[in-house]
Amino acid sequence: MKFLMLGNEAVARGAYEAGVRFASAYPGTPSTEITEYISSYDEVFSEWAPNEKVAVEAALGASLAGARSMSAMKHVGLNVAADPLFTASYTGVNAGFLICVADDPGMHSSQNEQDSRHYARASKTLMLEPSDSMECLYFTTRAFELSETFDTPVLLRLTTRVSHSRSLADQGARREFKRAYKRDPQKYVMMPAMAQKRHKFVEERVLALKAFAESTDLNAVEYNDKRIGVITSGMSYNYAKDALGDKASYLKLGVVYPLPETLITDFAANVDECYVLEELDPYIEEHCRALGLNVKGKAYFTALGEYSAKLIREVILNEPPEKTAGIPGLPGRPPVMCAGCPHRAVFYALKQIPGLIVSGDIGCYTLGALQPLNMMDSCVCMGASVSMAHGMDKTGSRAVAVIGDSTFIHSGVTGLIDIVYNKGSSTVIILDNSITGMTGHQNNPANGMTIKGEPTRQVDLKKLCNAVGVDRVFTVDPFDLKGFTKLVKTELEQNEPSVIIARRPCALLKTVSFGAPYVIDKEKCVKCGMCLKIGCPAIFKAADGKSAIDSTLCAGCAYCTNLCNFDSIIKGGGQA
Ligand SMILES: Cc1ncc(C[n+]2csc(CCOP(=O)(O)OP(=O)(O)O)c2C)c(N)n1
Repeated sequence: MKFLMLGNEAVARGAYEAGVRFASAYPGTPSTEITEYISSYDEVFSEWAPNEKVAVEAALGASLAGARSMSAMKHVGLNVAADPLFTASYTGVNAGFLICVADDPGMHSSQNEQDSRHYARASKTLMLEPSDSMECLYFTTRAFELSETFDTPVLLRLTTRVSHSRSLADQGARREFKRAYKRDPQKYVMMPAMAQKRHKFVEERVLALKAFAESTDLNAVEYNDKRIGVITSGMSYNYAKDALGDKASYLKLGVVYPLPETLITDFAANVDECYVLEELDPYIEEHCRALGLNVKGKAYFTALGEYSAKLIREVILNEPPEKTAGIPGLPGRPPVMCAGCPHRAVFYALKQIPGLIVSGDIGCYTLGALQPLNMMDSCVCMGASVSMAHGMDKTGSRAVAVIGDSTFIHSGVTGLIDIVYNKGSSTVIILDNSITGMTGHQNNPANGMTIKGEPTRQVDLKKLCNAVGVDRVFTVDPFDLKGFTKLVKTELEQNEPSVIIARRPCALLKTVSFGAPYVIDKEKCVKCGMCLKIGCPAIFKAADGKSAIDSTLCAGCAYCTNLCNFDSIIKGGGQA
């Protein structure tokens, strides 16, 4: 039966139907919902791991033990999990093992735009790329069989638009699957003598996969008008079909590694002009060029951002470009910390310390880099705030690191160990809002709840920092502006490392309720604009030049009352 499903939901359904028994992941947009949907199936053990490397290793362990298993992550997550991926390619699998990786062309919610297809080629593992929810489900079920047939981890590459759009998908029944564990050190203990033999296997497997790619139904040729040919995959196929319809012929690649050389060469020979339509890198294009084919790719289509049917019509059909950017009449909505967000208070306090360098990290708190707070100097990748602050500290610049609770567990704690072990004296501020906020409220080891919302043993951040050798660990409420600022200043003066745990729950958690919204007493407001300096979306400058508070947005947190020297911000009478 057909259901309208999100791409990520369809991947989860496909995995469920394939009899998956183990799923481990770390959240990351646009991949997060895959594991969230999987967690709704009781037959599957699902978990949030502390990071992607752990998730992939856990899933590989389950595969070796005989359970079909999987992991899902965003593109940069695969950088973290690259170490196990490359050697899992050598060990191969026992039961089917799937790694879903979701790229983010256009960087809707990412710090870079990397193209994960290179990972398949570099690790020599099969990579499939669906273009809609139907294929998300079907390709996922196939991925497990192929993983077992070819003894390889399988990568399923998604992009934001495939993961996050809805289309029809055929649901079927679950088929249970179990293999016995078979001890095989020659295959699973990757030390040089064994790995050398497995490398030979990997090279042979690439040849077998190439032969498979030539004949599989996952790749499809569609001949229409042969004057224009399009080689494409994933969401770009939908854009091309929308733009060109039957004015073009298509080679739609469902297998993006290894690429089917004969299929590609034959297709190119059968059309007059051959375009390669692929977002991000010229991955397929370069392969075509290596085959000696004269295809049209990045010379016509950008390597930046997302494509669209409009773009394809403009380039291939010479349609005039549309003049308007975005949807006319819609106001811009720059990202902003929510009303009541505890992170705002941390950055406002840091702003009171002149000349301070803030080594930033990835999470909701990265918004502290934007106006009016403008209090972040760097942000590179998860965990980098701590290690980069150490590098700054050791070379003569005093910096604080700011890092969220989930990010600290993911990869910040290793940086802290670096600081302690190498006699650093950095101050690390952990913004503990009791949730993984940025990706939509996932539980994590520091909030003591599992993916299913069940209580579990909570990582005690203070004890963890003490255990790695930090003696000066403080847990404080960032809403105490004076106390918090004073503590940061004191810790900056110390010649030893310190950790300040700024603890206050995310304002969007169900458990958080502040009470009635605040209002401005217009009689008392002197238009000084101090309350506007924290960038709260509820506070704005009214037509009379005085401040005003939007009662529909105000969370009632009262942080702004810290800033008003004229007592003009007062509690309103309404209900929050
Ligand atoms: C390697 C990697 N994995 C996942 C992500 C996606 N991601 C960005 S920030 C973040 C965690 C944010 O949680 P936390 O540190 O608790 O901060 P909060 O957003 O709650 O303020 C995640 C999962 C990423 N950017 N990089």
